[in-house]
Amino acid sequence: MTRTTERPAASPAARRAPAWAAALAGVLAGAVGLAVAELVAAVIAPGASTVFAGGAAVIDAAPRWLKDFAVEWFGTADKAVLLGTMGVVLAVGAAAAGLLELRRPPWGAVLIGAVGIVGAVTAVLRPDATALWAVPSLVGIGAAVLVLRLATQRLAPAWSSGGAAEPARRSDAAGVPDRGADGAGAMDRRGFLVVAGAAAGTTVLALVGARLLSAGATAVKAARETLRLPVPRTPAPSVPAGADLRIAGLTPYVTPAADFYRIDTALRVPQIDPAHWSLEVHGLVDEPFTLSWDELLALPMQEHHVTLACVSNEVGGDLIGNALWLGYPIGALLERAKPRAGADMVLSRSHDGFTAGTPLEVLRDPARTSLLAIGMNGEPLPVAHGFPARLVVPGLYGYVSATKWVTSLTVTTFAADQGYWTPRGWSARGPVKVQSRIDVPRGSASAGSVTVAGVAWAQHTGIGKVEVRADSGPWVQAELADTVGPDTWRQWRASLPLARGEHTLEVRATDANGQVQTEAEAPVAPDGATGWHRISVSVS
Ligand SMILES: Nc1nc2c(c(=O)[nH]1)N[C@H]1C(S)=C(S)[C@@H](COP(=O)(O)O)O[C@H]1N2
Ligand SMILES: [Mo]
Repeated sequence: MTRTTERPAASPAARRAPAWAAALAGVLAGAVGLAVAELVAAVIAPGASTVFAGGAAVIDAAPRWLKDFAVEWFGTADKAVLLGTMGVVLAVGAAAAGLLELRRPPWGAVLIGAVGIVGAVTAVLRPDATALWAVPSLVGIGAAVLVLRLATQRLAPAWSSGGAAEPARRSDAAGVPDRGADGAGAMDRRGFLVVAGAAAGTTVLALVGARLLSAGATAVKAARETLRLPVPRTPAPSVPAGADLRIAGLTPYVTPAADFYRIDTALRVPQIDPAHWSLEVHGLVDEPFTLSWDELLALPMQEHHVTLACVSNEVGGDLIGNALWLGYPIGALLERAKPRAGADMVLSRSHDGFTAGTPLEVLRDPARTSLLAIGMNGEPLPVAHGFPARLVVPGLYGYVSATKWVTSLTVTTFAADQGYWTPRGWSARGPVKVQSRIDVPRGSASAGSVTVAGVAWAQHTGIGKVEVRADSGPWVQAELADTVGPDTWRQWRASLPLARGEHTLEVRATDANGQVQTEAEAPVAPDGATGWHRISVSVS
């Protein structure tokens, strides 16, 4: 047996990596970088894609004559030509980076990093961008440089830069052939092919993933933007001027959609094209039916202000908001399906599987405007708030009523079915509890007559009275702002004489039926927090 564990000495031909291999390493590194950036962008913000933002910036920056030329020569294919041109330029640059990295490391990596940073800055400078938009390009740089270095190290192991100990460690760990006596290693063909293959595979997977994740989002965004909401048959009464006390720091009466709290179990917001949306109404009913988007839009719509609250809202918390909803009464949909005797619950289900169990009598109550809503504050529902359709029920916490991205209503019983949160330790029924919150002052105030203000709510019953007190002194009745009705919160304000020093302020509300908000503290689970909101204020 003459075999040894020694590798045969590298032939001179094997020592020099061909230029095409280095160029290929560069192109693959660039491809991985862009594809990974695309994938990250698809998850955090489709517009933040290095290619998309870069292309948009090129279009914005292109001189008039170039634009005219492009449109004249390429017509509606101008975007494709732009992307193709960008692709060629980037590929040539990436090939150059590969050659550079082989001959003059780390300058190839530096070139790729520089292009990536230009991409990141370009993305952040887009009109609708946030700082987050830099992330796809930065992650892309990381992926590209990793591939570039792994690949070129296999083309010229001896050249691989880094700490003195690093190449040796790599030899052990990654099977890179040992360096020859002259310090030049043989090209590791197999290793290079493995890296190249992995890079190509990663590129394809990342691009497919990005497409799956963002194609829907782009289409849905476009569908939402082009949607024209129907004019309500029953418009909401206009908000009285006195509903907003206009005190600095006091929560506005109507919450802008952008500031509205968001709670859901969706890791990624469901993207539903209204054209493919429908609502199935079935279960214990005589006449089940399916409502299409066009059928829904043709129904007479109502507008109604409702304050939505989360059962997880702590005393003094901000998981609550008030909006103008546009929709069709859920009760009317249920009547059409003709619920059978014995049914007492409607299990609403969302596109992503969330469910809520709502008492049937609440939804059928003609005196309560429960809506299958498509509009919020005059706009189509924001995607994160349930586009294209959600439920809004006055007087119940969101977890038992306010299903977003709703796709079915099943008439059933509390005995037979339960909503998503019920087996997870939350009550099957979730009527909103009377609560109040101090918004002003925040932390400090100046001595004298101090304005104390906030909001109070007892949806569907209404607020009858709000009282505040300082340092457990006598209760002072607050002035109540106007409201459109009992289904929303109400602002309130009072003036308390406060001397210099630390003070404790407390608030308690009484609902329109005379029920006083309890001082007894209860945690949010299983059916909503109780207790008085109490704040400290230092008066100087
Ligand atoms: N599909 C779906 N709908 C949902 C939820 C959810 O997790 N998934 N959470 C509910 C809860 S707990 C609340 S408080 C409200 C919050 O609605 P918002 O995010 O529009 O404020 O949505 C409800 N609807
Ligand atoms: Mo909630």
